[in-house]
Amino acid sequence: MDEVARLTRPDRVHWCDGSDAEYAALVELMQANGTLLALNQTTHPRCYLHRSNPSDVARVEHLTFVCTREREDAGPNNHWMAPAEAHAKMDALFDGCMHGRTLYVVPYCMGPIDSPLARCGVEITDSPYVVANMRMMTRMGAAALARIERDGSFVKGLHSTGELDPERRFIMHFPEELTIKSYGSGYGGNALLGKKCHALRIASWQARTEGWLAEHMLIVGIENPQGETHYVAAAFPSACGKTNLAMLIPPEGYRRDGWKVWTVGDDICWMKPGADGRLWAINPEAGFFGVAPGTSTRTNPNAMAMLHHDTLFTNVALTADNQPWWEGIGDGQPAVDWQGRSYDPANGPAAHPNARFTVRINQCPSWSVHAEDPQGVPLSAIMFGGRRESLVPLVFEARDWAHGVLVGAAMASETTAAATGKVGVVRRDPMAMKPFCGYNFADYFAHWLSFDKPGAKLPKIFHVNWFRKGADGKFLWPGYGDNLRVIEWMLKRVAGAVGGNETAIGILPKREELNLAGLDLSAQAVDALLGVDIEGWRAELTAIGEYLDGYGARMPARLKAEQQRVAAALAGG
Ligand code: GTP
Ligand code: SPV
Ligand code: MN
Repeated sequence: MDEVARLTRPDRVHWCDGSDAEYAALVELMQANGTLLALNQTTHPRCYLHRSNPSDVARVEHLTFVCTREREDAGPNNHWMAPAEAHAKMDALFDGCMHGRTLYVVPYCMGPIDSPLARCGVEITDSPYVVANMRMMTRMGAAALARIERDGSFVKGLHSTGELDPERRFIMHFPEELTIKSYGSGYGGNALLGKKCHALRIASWQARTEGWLAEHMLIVGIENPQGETHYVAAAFPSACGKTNLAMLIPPEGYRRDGWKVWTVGDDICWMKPGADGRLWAINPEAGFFGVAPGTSTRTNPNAMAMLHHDTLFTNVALTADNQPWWEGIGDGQPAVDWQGRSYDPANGPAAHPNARFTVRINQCPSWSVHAEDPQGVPLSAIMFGGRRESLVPLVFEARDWAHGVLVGAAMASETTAAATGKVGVVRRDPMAMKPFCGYNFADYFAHWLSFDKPGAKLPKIFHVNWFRKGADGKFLWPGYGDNLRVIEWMLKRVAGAVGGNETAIGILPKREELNLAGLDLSAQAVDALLGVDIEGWRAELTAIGEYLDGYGARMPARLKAEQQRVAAALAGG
């Protein structure tokens, strides 16, 4: 700490205790300096808006580095810089950068304070906005500090918003030193260091050495009419539906029959084999940093219910009476856009496409009390999925764990506004971890394969695609709450209650096994959603083979054999 203060030279140092009074003081300070605006306190008590610098609205993957001693350990999936060079570069940026500012020391715990799966960190930052967000997103303050003193080890994070100059912006990770240095951005994934930097990039590295997994996954409990709850984890790339699936509301008929959905987490999942051989999962976070656009009472009523109080909004638009507004909200009119200008459609969308809300997880009506269980929840199924307008069917099941690892490794998805860069380009995003795996993907896939050992009772693995489009460019599948129909089929497979349809790419539902009652789907749409285009998949398997080969000899032979097995099955079919 003293070393950091000597380097950054803040005017003041504040140790965060995580109290209500501290939070209230931060909010007051930010209102006074104009970085937080009060929303309509009648309709949205204790809700505020933060407008970020227009050049600082998303993760910056091209400026994010994994700095291992050996370049190969970071892998071709990461930008790499030698640790000494990276430290020198960052320390030059940090030199005196907190002059005139307050340095906040933020002790935090990722996961329930008393969980053996939880891990702690300390983020040092000069941004009150970051502190306020960390308080909602993590267990921050005195209890975390006490655990850090007990554990002895913690992840060290140093952050400054700097000048918000994109030319002077870097997010650096030193997994061998359990250290993060982030400069020049105030945006979520770049600045809330407990989230992607710690809980995914550093934690994935730790998890590999300690025998667990740190994943970009939601965790949801599905309670059937018999009152049994099965937990499912799902990896979808950024802005591809995790938050929505984590808190979905069952369709009308399902609700009547007694189906319920319980939210454990919406973005990150840490999981480890238990004594019983099953995978047990915790949500390391304590809040949601969710995508606002597209959220409405139709698509996500649970989210809408929790966003009416004690919420921080970032880069949303405002109505004339100061309520938050975004595209797809389905109600009201924008008066002021996300940059604070009077709304003019000529300037583009009113809310930034990556506008976000920050809110504590227990404000969600579907929040599960088991999210606090120190041992976690046991997983029955894992889903991988992406945005694919063509080829990829609504759902298929991997024949076994190794095939499931291939299905995850082969994931591809259209890019979204969650990261800067072009939107809508299909890219490989293995297990939705392309931007987040803190080490070589070849080693990561080997680590995944290693969980398949005697005594293991691993979850079944599925692949889903809610984003298939018809010739008219519209989504074929209604999505959102109706995704429960697909999960119901998966859980029937887990229970051995349905046989499915064996194909070269995996097991698909027989049409009569999927409950489509009450949906307005043409026979053509169902054919597309549940069909396997053999020609298209042959080309896909060739592309997957080339992708795996890009990792050279480090790629596990087991995974390449699996790719060859599927390719051969397609050639035969
Ligand atoms: P990150 O927080 O970036 O990791 O994203 P996420 O995976 O949690 O994404 P989120 O659930 O916030 O969804 C992002 C966008 O996808 C929103 O605009 C949603 O409205 C849309 N979306 C979510 N689920 C579905 C679905 O089932 N079908 C369709 N068509 N769109 C969906
Ligand atoms: C994502 O981009 O996957 C997010 C938002 O969940 S951020 O925390 O900014 O990474
Ligand atoms: Mn995410």
